[in-house]
Amino acid sequence: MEGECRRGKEKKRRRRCIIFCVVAVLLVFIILAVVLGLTLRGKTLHTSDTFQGTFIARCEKFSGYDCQKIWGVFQQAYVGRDPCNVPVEEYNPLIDAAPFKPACNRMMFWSKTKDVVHDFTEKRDCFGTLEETLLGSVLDGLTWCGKEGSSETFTTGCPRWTDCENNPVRSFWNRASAGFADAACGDVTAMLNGSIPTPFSPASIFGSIEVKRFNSTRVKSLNIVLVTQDNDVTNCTNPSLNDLQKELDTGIKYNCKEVAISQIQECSSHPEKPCGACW
Ligand code: DVN
Repeated sequence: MEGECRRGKEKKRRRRCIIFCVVAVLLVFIILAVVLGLTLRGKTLHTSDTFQGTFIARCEKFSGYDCQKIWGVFQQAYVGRDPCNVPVEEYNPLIDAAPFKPACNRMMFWSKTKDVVHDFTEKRDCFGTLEETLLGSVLDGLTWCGKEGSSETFTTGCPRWTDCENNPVRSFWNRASAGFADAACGDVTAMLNGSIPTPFSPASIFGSIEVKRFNSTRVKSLNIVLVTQDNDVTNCTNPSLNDLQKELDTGIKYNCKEVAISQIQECSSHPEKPCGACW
């Protein structure tokens, strides 16, 4: 009798233990599933909104702007459109929403010198490029496009720069460059590449859009900084620079100076040096 009773108790204890283990394992699975779900949801949300998140985060670095409004105006330029049919004019409302502020004597243009220019303007407060303005900075280095019949912003599968003229990215930079050049005033600076046969190309954005919009009622001079490296191929007598001078509005004074890239980099790494000592 006693033995049966003990066996009965043993069975009950074992059953209780099995039930407890099953419940414990289920609980662990439920907790894991919840944590995983929250993490993935966060990631999925973040991934699909990375572009907008980047745009807004960069915009919010500039005080006094309604970044959500600017985002909305930006999207209207390309969303729902054939990505090869986004003319520059589609971005007019965006330029109006965040107009370029003239920074007389401090505006830097460039062509085929993106890295050295931005290394300099990021480390020194002497000049500002388009990419340091609100509109230039929110989209610098990004790719985007829309599609007919869709309200989405795509960041992959978009036309490349040369695939078609009126793609969303190229039209933006063309329109923004025009707006930035329209705001140019005082002594304007441009960094060109002395390591290529034609530092000034009429087909570049600088040549085809910006130089043409420098207005002598606002721009006093254009100072070319020809960035050179050892035994370089060109200097300030390069014929393409004569073409540049011909493009300039009458009345704008032209200067050109060859400056070694090492000197610019030296200046970039010594913010205590006065701006004027850089070249
Ligand atoms: O003054 C600057 C600045 O204000 C800018 O808005 O326009 C001027 C620079 O444009 P640019 O004169 O045409 O000079 P680049 O160096 O030939 O081209 C500038 C940028 O346009 C390139 O750096 C490319 O951008 P990315 O990819 O480096 O972010 C882009 N670009 C130009 N031609 C391109 C191209 N990207 C791809 N394929 C091409 N053929």
